[in-house]
Amino acid sequence: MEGLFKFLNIFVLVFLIARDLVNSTNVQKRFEYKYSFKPPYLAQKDGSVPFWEYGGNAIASSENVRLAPSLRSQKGAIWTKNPLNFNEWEVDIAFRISGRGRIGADGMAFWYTQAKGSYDGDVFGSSDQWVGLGIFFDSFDNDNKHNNPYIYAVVNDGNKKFEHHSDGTTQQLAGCLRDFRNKPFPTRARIEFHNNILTLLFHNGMTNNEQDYEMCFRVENVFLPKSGYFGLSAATGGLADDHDVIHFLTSSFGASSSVPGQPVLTDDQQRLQQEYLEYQKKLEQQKEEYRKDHPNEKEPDLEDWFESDNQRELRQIFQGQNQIYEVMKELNRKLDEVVGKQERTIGLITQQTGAVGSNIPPAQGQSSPPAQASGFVDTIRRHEVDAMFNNQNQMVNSIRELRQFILEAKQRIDTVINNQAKAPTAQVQAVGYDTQSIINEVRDGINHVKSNVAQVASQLGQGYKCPQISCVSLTTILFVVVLQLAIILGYNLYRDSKDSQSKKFY
Ligand SMILES: [Ca+2]
Ligand SMILES: [Ca+2]
Repeated sequence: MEGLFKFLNIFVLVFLIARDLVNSTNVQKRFEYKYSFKPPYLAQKDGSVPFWEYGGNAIASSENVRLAPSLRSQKGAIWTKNPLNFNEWEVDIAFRISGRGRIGADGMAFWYTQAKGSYDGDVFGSSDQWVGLGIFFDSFDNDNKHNNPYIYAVVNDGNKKFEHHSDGTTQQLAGCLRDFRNKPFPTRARIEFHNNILTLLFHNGMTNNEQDYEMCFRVENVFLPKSGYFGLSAATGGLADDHDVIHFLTSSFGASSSVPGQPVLTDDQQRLQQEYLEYQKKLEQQKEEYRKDHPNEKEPDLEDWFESDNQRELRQIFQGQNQIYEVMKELNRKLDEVVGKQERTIGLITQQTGAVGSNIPPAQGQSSPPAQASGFVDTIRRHEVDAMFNNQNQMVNSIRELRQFILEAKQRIDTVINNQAKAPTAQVQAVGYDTQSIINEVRDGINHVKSNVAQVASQLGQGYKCPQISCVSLTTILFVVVLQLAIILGYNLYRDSKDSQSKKFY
């Protein structure tokens, strides 16, 4: 099996080399100086360009061909003197279309036509209803679709009139939107017609790098006249650009001068071909042996070893999709991050707003803490915690003291209650008792006085006349009684106040 792989690898390698050799011997690219111009000495001293004819407003110098200058309504063209003697070609044109306006007009055309066009025609400076190919570098947006400058190809059989008003939209074969005005380096177009495939590569003039061409269009099944002329033309209108062509380089594709299909091989090529045939023979032998050794195994199909165009395209699409998917995934992840950060920020802002809001009504004259005033989220500080603890401790001590005091008070109350329990006729009752007894004494005294008075009255009624001058007058008696009562009441009041003082002490 390993041997088979080895031989297959060698076979593929040799096959590729041989194919390239065959291709390179069959197609030959040749520079065609009779259909080209380039600086220096582009134009001769008399102003003529060798192998070319120009007219209209076109001017040729040693450095370039100015097809149309930046003046109003100018038209000019340059055509090869002789028709082409080859059918497949590649043309590289370096040009500058420049003007002071933001918009220019009208543009430049490349021609490959059966007959030479005019030098002052209606289509970018040359003839309408041409037979062959016109590629237009259209600066001015006639149909106002904001799609100019535009590069496009129109193939005409001589019957179509070019539709300027639509910028040839309905007539074009293919095209691309490219800005070719006012570039730092010359813009370039590489037009290739080979195997009935028309390709235009464009260099946007942003660099001076020879390799910076990009595809503008590629069209298959394009049929052009067998013989024809190359031409360039340009026109200006109400607006104007300079249309300068710096070089026009033509190469032809053709079979080599030897008999077609029988390329002349060098010694190396012959040797390689010999080796290729030998390897092929060996491969066949190996395959035969392998089949004999492994009769049950299916022979690997060589077709499976190489992918077809469709398979390759599918694979590329698949890879492209995968890349897009990866990029999307990455973007999604980034978006998630952004959303997360945003949410966190919103949270912080809400918190801060809340904190500031809760601190909005400080008493007037009290300044809010600077951290809050300056919009920071304030956190509790160490010294504040300490102060709080101290306050708490003080409160606990106060409560303890209060508790002791209450206990003390309770003990004293208990003592008082006990005392009361031991002497149920306490001082309150004593006060009442004393008062009662005093009142009783006062009553007895009064009764005694009354009885005396009654006795005196009865003695007076039994014949004893009241002496003229009474020994004790009524006023005196009443005075004595009142004085006695006053002394008793005063004494009682004194004792009461003393008692209440002693209560207060408890
Ligand atoms: Ca136009
Ligand atoms: Ca347009």
